Amino acid sequence: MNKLFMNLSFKLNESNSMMNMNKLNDKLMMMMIMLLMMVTMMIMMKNKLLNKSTFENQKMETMWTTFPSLIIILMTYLSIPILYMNNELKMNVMSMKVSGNQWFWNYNYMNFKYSFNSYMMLKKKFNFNLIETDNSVILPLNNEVLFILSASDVIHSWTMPSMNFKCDVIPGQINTVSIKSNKIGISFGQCSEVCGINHSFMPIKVETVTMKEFVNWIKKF
Ligand SMILES: [Cu+2]
Repeated sequence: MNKLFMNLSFKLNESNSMMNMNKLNDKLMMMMIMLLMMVTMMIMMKNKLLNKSTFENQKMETMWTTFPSLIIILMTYLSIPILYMNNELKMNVMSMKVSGNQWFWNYNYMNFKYSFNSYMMLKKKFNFNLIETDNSVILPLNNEVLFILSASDVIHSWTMPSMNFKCDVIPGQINTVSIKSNKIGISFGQCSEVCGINHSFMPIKVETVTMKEFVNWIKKF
C-alpha cells in the first residue's frame, strides 16, 4: 500500500485488542464516508423551495430524528463489545509485573521467579535509534498475559501502540491489563508520561515468540 495512506491509518495490529480496534475503525470510517457522500448529495441537489410557506413537515422531522439515532445505535452495537472485551481478564497463562523506574523498566516474570531490568541501548552498528533495549519483554504467541503495572518513583506509562496498550504506571497503585499478542515479531513502544530528564530514553521492546520458544527461553533461568 502507498506510504501516504499507511501514515493515515493505524499501525498493523499485533494483538487481538488492536485487531478489534482496527476493524471497528474500518467500519466507522465506512459509515462516515457514506454519510458524508449522502449529505454532500443533498446539499448539491437543487432546492426547489417546495416547503417555503409550510411551518412543519411531520414526515421529514420524523425521518431526521430516527435515522441519525439508528446510526448511533448501530455504532454502539459495534463498539461496546470491544470496549468490554479489552477490559476482561479471562484466561491468563501467566502474570508479569512491570515496574517503572527513573529511567528504566523492570520486568518480573512472577510465575518463574525471574526478573530483569531493561535499559535503552545506545546506537551501535544496526539498532533502531532510541527505541532498542538491552533486555526485551518476551511474550508467548496467542496466549493471554496479565500485566501488573506499578512504579517505584514517579508516574510512567507503559505503552505499546501496536497492541492497543497504554497504561499509566503509578507509585503506590497497581494497574492490571491483559494482552494477547497475535503476531510473531518485535514491537516497540516508549514511556508516555513525562517522568523526568531521561523520559525519552526508556523505550519498551516486546518480542513475541511461539510458546515452545518461550518455554525454552524461560527454562534457562
Ligand atoms: Cu517514564
